[in-house]
Amino acid sequence: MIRRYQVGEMLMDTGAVVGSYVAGEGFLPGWKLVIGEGTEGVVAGAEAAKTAGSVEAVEEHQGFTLTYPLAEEEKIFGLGETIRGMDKRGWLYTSFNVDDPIHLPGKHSLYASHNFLLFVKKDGCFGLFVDNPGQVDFDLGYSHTREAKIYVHEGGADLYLVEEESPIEVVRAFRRLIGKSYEPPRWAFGFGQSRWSYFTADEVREVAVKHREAGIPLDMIYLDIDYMDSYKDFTVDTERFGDLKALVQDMKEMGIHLVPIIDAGVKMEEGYSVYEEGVEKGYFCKKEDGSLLVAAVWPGRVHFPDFLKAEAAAWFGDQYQFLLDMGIDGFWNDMNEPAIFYTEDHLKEVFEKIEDYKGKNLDISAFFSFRNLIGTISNYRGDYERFYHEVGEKKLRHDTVHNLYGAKMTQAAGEAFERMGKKGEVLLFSRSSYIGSHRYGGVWTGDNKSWWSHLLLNLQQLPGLNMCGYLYSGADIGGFGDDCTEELLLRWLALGVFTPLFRNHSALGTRRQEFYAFENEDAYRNIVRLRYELLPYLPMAFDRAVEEDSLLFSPLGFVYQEDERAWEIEDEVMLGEEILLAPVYQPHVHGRMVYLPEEMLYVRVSKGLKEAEKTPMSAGDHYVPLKVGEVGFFLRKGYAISYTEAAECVRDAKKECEVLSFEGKE
Ligand code: MIG
Repeated sequence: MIRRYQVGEMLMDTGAVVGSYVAGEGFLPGWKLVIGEGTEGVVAGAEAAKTAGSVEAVEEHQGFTLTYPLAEEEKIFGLGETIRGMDKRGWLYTSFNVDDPIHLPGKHSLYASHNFLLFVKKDGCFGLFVDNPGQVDFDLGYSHTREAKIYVHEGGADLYLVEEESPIEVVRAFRRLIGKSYEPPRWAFGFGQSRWSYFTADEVREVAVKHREAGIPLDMIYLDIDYMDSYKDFTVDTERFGDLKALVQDMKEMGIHLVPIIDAGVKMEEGYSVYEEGVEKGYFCKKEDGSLLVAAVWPGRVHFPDFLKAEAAAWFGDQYQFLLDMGIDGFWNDMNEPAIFYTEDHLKEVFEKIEDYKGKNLDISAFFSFRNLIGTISNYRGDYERFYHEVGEKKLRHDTVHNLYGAKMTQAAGEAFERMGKKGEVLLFSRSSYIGSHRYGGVWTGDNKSWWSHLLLNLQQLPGLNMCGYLYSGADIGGFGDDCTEELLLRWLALGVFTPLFRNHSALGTRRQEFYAFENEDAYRNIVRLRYELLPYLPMAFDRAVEEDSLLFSPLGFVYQEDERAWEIEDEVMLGEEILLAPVYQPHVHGRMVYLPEEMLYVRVSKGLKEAEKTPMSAGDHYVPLKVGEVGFFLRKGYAISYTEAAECVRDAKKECEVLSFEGKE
């Protein structure tokens, strides 16, 4: 059962919700509402109901808080793409999308805002979705260990209470509310190799040939920003890429899809048609005085398309045609928080301030503000407060609807593909997102690092993302920033082999991360081939999660509800109904401790599934051996999965399957 409670009036329809609900009576049971930032006007229960329903309750630039007492043992899941563990309790999370490549545990925000929480305690559970496109803070037992406090900074919000018998039923009801998750074409379940950047057509061909020669399957090669002419969206640098159409064709013949990046900002340049048309038709974001916002990203000065304005979104979506015409059928949308290196306006302010400091005696506070000055020019809050979106008749200040920008870019592309009759044929995923965009594309989790802790983070982010509808998701395997080691890459691949988006990506200036940058080619081949052996299973489990609005990856407690230990496990995850995953995420070890809630079959793969070592293991704690380069997983008792022979690409996958099953000891 889903009930909606309104607090004030939404600034705009975010598009997150498509399913049905009933109007809640009174106010959110058990929650206390406080209008305004301070403590004035505390209202609860019936009183809150009066306030909650009225439009006047939340005036412009006024926020409200919701508080809820937490039981001692209560756990909180959800929140989609965030840092820290699966149980979100004990930290302050801020929904305000940001391009921050340093995902340390001390951070509060990442690229996405997925405002769905799932509270679980001994005598019940419920879900809560806070639909508000601006900043929302979730203080989940951080300020006060026994209290959850949600602070909606501005505008009204629709609150959806999801009440069902079990956590998984809450998830399913919520997912029905937000609509079916995006399903990519089949080949997107293959392996993808990426790098910022492959700078020339020859480099791309080299990646393809090296994989084929080594017998390592490959379905995708990603093109980062350097395929473009001067970082202009929907252009190609023909000097370095020649005839892109021909390259796409050659790659297709090898069973490989090229997947170019698309950035949110459109370069300001005379003669560049996307820029000129956008200006002429009024499709870019404007400031209060009607002039266009001038920001800077890769190409230097850019304008931001107003993805929240219907005509502008449709127009931007149509631009993808340029690449589709070349045979391209996959995209990744980037920098759509939107990331801002600087704006003209703020740059001016900063230069003026620098002048102020000249010749002054810089005391402690002046010194620090001087030193930080340049650092603050990027993703500056004040910049998000000086441009607007045209939504129907309304002009909405960007910061109040900030979290929708990336989602609407994804939606613009997804809807364009639908108009073109290509639904289901185009791979699409985005860096920034807000619930709702899960119907149009997947997500990757942005600029992680080649750190062991980020391998664990990858695992821990999966269930939350799934709860919020993002099934086609994954991290940059091996880590994006910093230098990777062979050991880390192989361990990370042994988790990535099970995630729908299976992509090795790394940043400019870091150590190369393709398999041929390292020594153990056999291990790499073993892991990637296992992915292709599992092709009869993985996409099937994915489709089932889409159809049933269920989780592809779930915390153990969701499956073994009565098992208290299972609820505490933060470094294992259930995959589909059949499998338990417990990847190694530490260096220099030859295995790890694994908790099994029931008897399972340990499958240890070092050279194909057929030859895998299969060992039944009883419920309980085990030290489970797993060497670097091997992949291990646990098959549940009474379950079976199908597998096949590995092919070099998804297109060539064999139809004949074999079955791996485990009946248990009795
Ligand atoms: O500021 O296009 O997350 O995957 O390689 C960096 C270059 C911009 C960020 C993306 C990353 C991509 C990179 N981009």
